[in-house]
Amino acid sequence: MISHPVSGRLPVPRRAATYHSAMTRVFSGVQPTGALHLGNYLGAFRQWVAGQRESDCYFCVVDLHSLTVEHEPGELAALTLDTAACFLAAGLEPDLVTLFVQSHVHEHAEMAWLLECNVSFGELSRMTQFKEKAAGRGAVKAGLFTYPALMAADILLYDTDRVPVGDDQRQHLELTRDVAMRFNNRYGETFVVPEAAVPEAAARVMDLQAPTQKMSKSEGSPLGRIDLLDGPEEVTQKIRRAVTDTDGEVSYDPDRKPGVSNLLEIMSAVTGEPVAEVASRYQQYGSLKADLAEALVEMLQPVRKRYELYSSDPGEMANLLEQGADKAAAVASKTLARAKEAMGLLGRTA
Ligand code: ATP
Ligand code: LTN
Repeated sequence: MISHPVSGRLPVPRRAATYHSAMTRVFSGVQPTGALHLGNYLGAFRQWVAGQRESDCYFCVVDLHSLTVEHEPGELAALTLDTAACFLAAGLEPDLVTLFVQSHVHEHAEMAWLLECNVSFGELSRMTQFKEKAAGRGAVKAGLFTYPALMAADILLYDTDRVPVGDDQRQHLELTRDVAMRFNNRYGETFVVPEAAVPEAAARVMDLQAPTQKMSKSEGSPLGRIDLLDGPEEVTQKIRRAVTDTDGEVSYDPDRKPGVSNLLEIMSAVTGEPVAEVASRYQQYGSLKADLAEALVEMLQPVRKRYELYSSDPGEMANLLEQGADKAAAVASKTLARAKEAMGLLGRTA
């Protein structure tokens, strides 16, 4: 065996940090845990759609992640297809992006194990999403704890440059970067170190009924969440009933006035106006709510239309996801092989 002349260890191959074409590589994912909502749309989907022409995009329904909390086996497959249909409904074009299902590409689970062996118990213990989701649960699944390693695997497998996500995912992205850099230092250049892309406005849309908590698919009341597929009446009702406060003054102050500030921020994200300007246009909650409901109905109308189109043909959707998985696997298998070799695992000869 040839060992390193100084350290006595085997030589580690050094590689350049570019593994794909000049186009920026984008990766992001959503769990099939329920109906998609306005937070997913403003925090994630809108950025995905905006970048789909100039970047090489991989978008994934991360079904393995959804197993980390209690789920209904009889509903998961349909929910997975439905989540993919919502990607297209949000405006992604099937000819421009690669859409696939995480469990169709086995490299994700395998890479997750390699990364679990490069992340510490202490780091995982500090993740706020873990602490929040574990709180109050009797039996916390080990997968909920190691979730960030699987997420890092998703991202690093595709030599990703940019990860468009909502604000709640910043900490996971930081961990992904740390793990990638640590791995590269220890085993030689293997991974591209990705960056988070978080939108300026509405990076964290809050629950309309409990505005100190984020709007979520799996937590909170249905009234606190605007679903992507809500019709005009539901949208108007939910905005009208959104919690504000009793002082009646329209101003942006998330700490003192979380309810109104949330509405102002949503309005700012929808219209593209700075939040201070939106706030200065209104004297009363009623008129702000009426205009916001109207703006949301208009924004969501084409989404509902496209959803009808794509969800009417689950066979076609399944075909698209098959093709996506083939394309994704071709990239993922190369990165996984690189990581295994770098860690010193014995390769197969045939
Ligand atoms: P769950 O309730 O099951 O945890 P979720 O609603 O938080 O689900 P995810 O599938 O975890 O949704 O997230 C998908 C994407 O949507 C991520 O990029 C996430 O940052 C973003 N996102 C989720 N909720 C919000 C929100 N309230 N505001 C802005 N972005 C959000
Ligand atoms: N943890 C993310 C979902 C997710 C993800 C990813 C997002 C899993 N893997 C990779 C971006 C990139 C969440 O939103 N809860």
